[in-house]
Amino acid sequence: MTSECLFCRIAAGEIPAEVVRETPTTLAFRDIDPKAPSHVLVIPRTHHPDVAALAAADPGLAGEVLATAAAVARAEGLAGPGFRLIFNTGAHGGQEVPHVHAHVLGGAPLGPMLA
Ligand code: IU
Repeated sequence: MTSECLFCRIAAGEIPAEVVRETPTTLAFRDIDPKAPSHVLVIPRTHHPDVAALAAADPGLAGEVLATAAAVARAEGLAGPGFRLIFNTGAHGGQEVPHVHAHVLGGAPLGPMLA
């Protein structure tokens, strides 16, 4: 937990969020500015700056983030039609919040990502 980290503060319950799934090690909540009909962020409760740092420090926890993302997709009804899972990483990756988070996006055809 770092007191300046927005997502650490959400994980600690200090800042409200619309939580859709919780596990002992992960938290899933709706993105405040959704980019698709269903847009959920999945974070580990502990602070890791990005997915590369998380995978290096704790690959088991990285797997738990993926498992929670898959469970969210099922619960949101996205597993059948499909969904997009994104980890923006670092400045060139467009990452704005430096606490690793998976974006689960779906609910409509999203089109080719790199068109
Ligand atoms: P990014 O991958 O770091 O660019 O994504 C950050 C996301 O966090 C972005 O989609 C924001 O809309 C979202 N977000 C949020 O859900 N709640 C907040 O208080 C803030 C950002 I600041």
